[in-house]
Amino acid sequence: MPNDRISPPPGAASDWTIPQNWGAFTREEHATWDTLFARQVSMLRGRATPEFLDGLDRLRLSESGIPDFAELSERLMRATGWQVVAVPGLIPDDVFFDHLANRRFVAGNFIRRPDQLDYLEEPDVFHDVFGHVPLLAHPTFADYMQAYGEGGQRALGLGALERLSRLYWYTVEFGLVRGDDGLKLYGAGIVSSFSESRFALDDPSPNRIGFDLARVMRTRYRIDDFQQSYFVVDSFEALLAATLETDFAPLYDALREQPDLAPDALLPDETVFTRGTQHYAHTHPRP
Ligand code: HBI
Ligand code: FE
Repeated sequence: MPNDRISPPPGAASDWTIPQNWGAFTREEHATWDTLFARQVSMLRGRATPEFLDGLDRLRLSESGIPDFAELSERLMRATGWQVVAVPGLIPDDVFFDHLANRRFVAGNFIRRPDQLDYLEEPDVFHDVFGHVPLLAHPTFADYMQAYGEGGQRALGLGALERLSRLYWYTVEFGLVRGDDGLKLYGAGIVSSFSESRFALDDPSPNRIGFDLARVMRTRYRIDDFQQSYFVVDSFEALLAATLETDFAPLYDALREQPDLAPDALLPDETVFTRGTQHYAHTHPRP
């Protein structure tokens, strides 16, 4: 994360927000949103958790073009008291956590180029809004995100940012949830990705493991390719309860005594939904 940049760029406020300047998006940029949206929605029916698909409908994200954050925030505010604010790109961790703790979700103010539909270096408006915002209309998930922001602020003070980042990674970005008829997707990094929304659910390569808070916080992750393990929560209620009932400071201390786990590790006594072949990782080694 860009901790070396301590002050916001020119034109940004002290909390790193910028005007969305919705009127400045070109027709081509709106068309890119529509292309990405159509491709994901048809992929996600039956794959994403119903709460995610409900959020898309309730927030009317299927309307054509890049959403206007003012209108989107109005609908989201009525649902759960959250807002969406624009930022130029990645922002410092402490600023990011402060926004979440105050129920403001930060979203990139740019969209990927038409020749880069599957390529992302920094989160753009499609990842941030399509991927993250639908579940913010769900009261329990909305509370989880606020709790995460508050936990992030405390983790910074305890020198435990990396541990907490793993929780975010394996839930908010790449989480799976048990549905009535099998596993479902909810992580924003999965549901906003055409290829990973198939891979995470259908491919025999990755492990799919029952969520355990301490276990997840010991597990390293890959930022450059599909995950080697996905963690499955029973429900958003169980996920929120696990974070609210855990006293993180002593847990961070206890975890310092234990070795980190590789992204493909499996432990003897954990719930394993799918033991992955890891064929994908083995044929796509790290650069
Ligand atoms: N900035 N824009 C943006 N989006 C993020 O998801 C983000 C960030 N800055 C820091 C950050 N995430 C991390 O602190 C978390 O992913 C842990
Ligand atoms: Fe994200």
